[in-house]
Amino acid sequence: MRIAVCPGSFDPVTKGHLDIIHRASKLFDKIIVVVVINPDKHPSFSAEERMDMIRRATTDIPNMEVDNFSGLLMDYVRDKGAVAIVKGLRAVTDFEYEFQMALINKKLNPQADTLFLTTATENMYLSSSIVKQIASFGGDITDFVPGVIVTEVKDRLCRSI
Ligand code: COD
Repeated sequence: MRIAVCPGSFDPVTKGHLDIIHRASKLFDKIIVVVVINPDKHPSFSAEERMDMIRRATTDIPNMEVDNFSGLLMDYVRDKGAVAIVKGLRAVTDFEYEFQMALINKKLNPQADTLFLTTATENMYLSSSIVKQIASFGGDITDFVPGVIVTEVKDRLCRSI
């Protein structure tokens, strides 16, 4: 079975993330969407909340699991027997950092490759932080996050940042 890991902060999951997750699920037998916990970051949603939002937004994808992890991503990838990490690329600005990470990760675990999927044009500008900014000012986020989490994100973030 060919397994891929789709890592991210997903704070919260956006339609940009979902597009990458859907496309990755068609390329591999199984994908594991991993909420990576970074102890230096202060997320707006707990790991459990982020996992729950991802699960509710992906009920149509049969071959995926949702998990969380703190540590070196490549240790996780090795433990799960995954052959790839799938990431989304939005613009040239993503490239430098992602390229560096891909090279380091390959060094840490030569058995797995990083696969980049280019963003859909309608999601080029989309990020979790943009969503949080819009929601914090009471703006409409329905175009940017899955319908099942719109109210939860608005309620949490309205005037919180
Ligand atoms: N369109 C397409 N793709 C998108 C979009 C969009 N609109 N928005 C986000 N994405 C992609 C991102 O490019 C990324 O691939 C993924 O979706 C997740 O995005 P985010 O923003 O939720 O998550 P990030 O970028 O904060 O996550 C970074 C990781 C957690 C993956 C990274 O820090 C990591 O691997 N950490 C583990 C520590 C480690 O092993 N480090 C490497 C050795 S130094």
